[in-house]
Amino acid sequence: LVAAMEEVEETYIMVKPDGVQRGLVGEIISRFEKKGFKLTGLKLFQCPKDLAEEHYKDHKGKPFFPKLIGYITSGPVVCMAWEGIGVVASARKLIGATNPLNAEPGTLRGDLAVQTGRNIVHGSDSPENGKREIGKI
Ligand code: RTP
Ligand code: MG
Repeated sequence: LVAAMEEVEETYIMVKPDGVQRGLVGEIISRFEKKGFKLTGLKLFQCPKDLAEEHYKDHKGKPFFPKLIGYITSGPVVCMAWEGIGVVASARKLIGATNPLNAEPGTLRGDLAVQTGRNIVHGSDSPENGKREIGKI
């Protein structure tokens, strides 16, 4: 278990449209840089509806799914690949809880967001999904 946590991994981080519109890209990148992770890819991207649906396919059928797809496709996103030891779980910690009102101060969502439906940034939830999500972009 300890060995697994010390493996070099890659994760997909995406600044969502509200994060881009609010000018938070630099701050979000800066948190990951300061932590010590390595930026290995970056692209400004208008996500088409079919790719947004594929990205969030685990949530298909849930009541918030149509709103989520509308949100993610509402403007450009910043797609990034980040590399480092334990980066998948660590990035999720730096991002904070899904509902920003439950996210701890010091996390991106805890400091910079209020609504679940406007929670500024995505991070992969497993190394497998990290690889899969990076591969689509
Ligand atoms: P993400 O995938 O975007 O990094 O967020 P997450 O893992 O923290 O949360 P997840 O459960 O995967 O949900 C994906 C995104 O869907 C929106 N959502 N809305 N009840 C709701 O209205 C609701 N629940 C989830 C959020 O934008 C969430 O980040
Ligand atoms: Mg998720």
